[in-house]
Amino acid sequence: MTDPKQPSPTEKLSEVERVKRASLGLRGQVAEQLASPDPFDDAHYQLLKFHGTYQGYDRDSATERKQRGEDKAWEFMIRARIPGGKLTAQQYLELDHLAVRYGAGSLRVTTRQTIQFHAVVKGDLKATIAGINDTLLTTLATCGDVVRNVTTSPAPIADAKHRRLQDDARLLSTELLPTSRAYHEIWLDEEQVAGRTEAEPDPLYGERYLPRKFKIGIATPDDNVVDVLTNDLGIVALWEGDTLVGYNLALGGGLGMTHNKPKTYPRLATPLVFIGPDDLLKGTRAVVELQRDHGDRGDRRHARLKYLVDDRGLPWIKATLEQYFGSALEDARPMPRFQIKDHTGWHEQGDGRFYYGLSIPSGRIKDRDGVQFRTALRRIVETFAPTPILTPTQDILFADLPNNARAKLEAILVEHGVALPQSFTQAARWALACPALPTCGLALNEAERIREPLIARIDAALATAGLANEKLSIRITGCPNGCARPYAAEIGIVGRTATDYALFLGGDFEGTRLNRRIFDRIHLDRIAETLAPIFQAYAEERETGEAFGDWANVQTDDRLRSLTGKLAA
Ligand code: SRM
Ligand code: SF4
Repeated sequence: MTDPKQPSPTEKLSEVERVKRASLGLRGQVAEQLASPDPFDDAHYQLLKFHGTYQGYDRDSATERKQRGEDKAWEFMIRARIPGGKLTAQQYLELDHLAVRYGAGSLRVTTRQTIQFHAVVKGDLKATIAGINDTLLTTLATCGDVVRNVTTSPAPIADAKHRRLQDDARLLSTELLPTSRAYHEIWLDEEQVAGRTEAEPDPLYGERYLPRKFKIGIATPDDNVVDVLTNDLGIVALWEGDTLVGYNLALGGGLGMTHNKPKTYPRLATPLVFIGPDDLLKGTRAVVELQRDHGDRGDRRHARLKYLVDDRGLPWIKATLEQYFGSALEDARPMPRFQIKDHTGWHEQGDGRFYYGLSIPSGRIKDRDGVQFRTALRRIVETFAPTPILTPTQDILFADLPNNARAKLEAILVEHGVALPQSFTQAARWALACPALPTCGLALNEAERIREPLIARIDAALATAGLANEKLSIRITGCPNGCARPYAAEIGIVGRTATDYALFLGGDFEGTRLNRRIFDRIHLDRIAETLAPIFQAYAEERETGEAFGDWANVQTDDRLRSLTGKLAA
């Protein structure tokens, strides 16, 4: 019988597939090229991702440097693996220390509950990755064609449900790591096997790993803060009281697309099958194996599970999944309507202790512009030794606090100029933005750096329409890849050109419906004024309790455009 992890002689393969196979279990020449002062070559740029780092350059200075005849300012982004976003106080302090030493004093909370370091120079790459490992975290498989960091509800409620969600995220994240020791040899000085000609066997990933990145999120219907349906595999845990009934597996979520390429598109995962409480790892493996063996390895733009699901259809996917699982699978069970919980501010954990959720605009923890964000967070962790938990909304929760921590903790924030959650408008509190320029090599336009002024202008437009402090989700990205999940928001603002953004409307706050492109190109300076008459009409026409996204969803594209005086996208 042929091994499905091996390519068939007729299979068309992308260049990255060749790089993976030739890498001897992700080794390639990473160690040799690391020792050279030159940047990594293209093949190793790809391999490095599996080790958790991206080689890029400072895009702000690139043009000037070129004019001066200088090379780009090469630098690295490093991403840690933090299942469910949960750290210990000691780990947080050590990550903070590494950020100061190697990462320009910045920690960036991501939309998948991890920390990214930016601006690490090549000479510090190994020390930073080793330092992250010293904290008992890893960067292995945080990028690349593997199962990524597993996300889940961050709420540290002391009950069976929340403990189980965290345990499940850790279980899947750990069990689905690649088995190659390359990472340990290159970054942690583990002794190498002399004269190695074959990679160590990896029963899940083989030599070729997966066709593309693979994302898993775990939610419960009463807290979908992870946007579970945007994952390749969205797992919804179903409970009756304190008893876990089982899990619905939703397949084929993913948001990346390319402007003007309709064959690429965002998709929400389809709830397909139900598995029992003891089958989580087995069921998850079956889905990963299905994508491993049948995903498109010829065209990376068509390689995510979502395209396989649409190309083959749900009956084929279910029947094939049953083969990997080894028995018939029950259809997904009905689920209640999803909700999203606001974890900012003070909350009781249920064990006499409290957690405090702090909004971090764009997840950027850094001292700048008179706000000593990083220093304040460090002081809080040093003072109270809480359990820090990163959220999929780029925020942080400090758990396990005594009630008497309140005044002192808030005083530390105020003293360092950090805004308390209650000072944010709802729009600002829920807004997400990806890093985009200057660190992201794919950015067409700004996101993180324009988030605050843009949200302020949108807030002003809301206020003019009588909607001050309306709760709605706004997500901004510098390109259509969708890193801040803009297509699952009520308002998605997506980098289109160096000056313009596409505007998407009509998603829902709970992340169960995609929005749609209403305007293809709007100048940054005109986004708020474009939204203003739409807000006005919503304020006049909405039914009691009707959310902005739900109202926009039932308007036609032409109606929404004509409100702004524009008749075309
Ligand atoms: Fe992402 C690529 C940042 C969550 C879809 N993403 C990138 C890269 C690595 C750019 C690159 O490939 O050169 C970005 C690094 C920028 C920088 O300067 O740091 C990047 N993605 C991020 C983060 C940091 C955004 C954030 O604001 O936090 C998130 C890190 C998550 C993590 O900790 O692992 C991040 N990316 C997402 C999400 C949201 C999610 O998973 O919940 C998505 C949409 C869901 C999805 O996967 O479809 C997402 N990122 C992409 C894509 C499009 C994938 C596709 O199928 O087409 C790319 C580009 C690619 O893979 O080719 C991408
Ligand atoms: Fe970069 Fe685009 Fe992702 Fe933003 S959405 S981080 S610009 S890849």
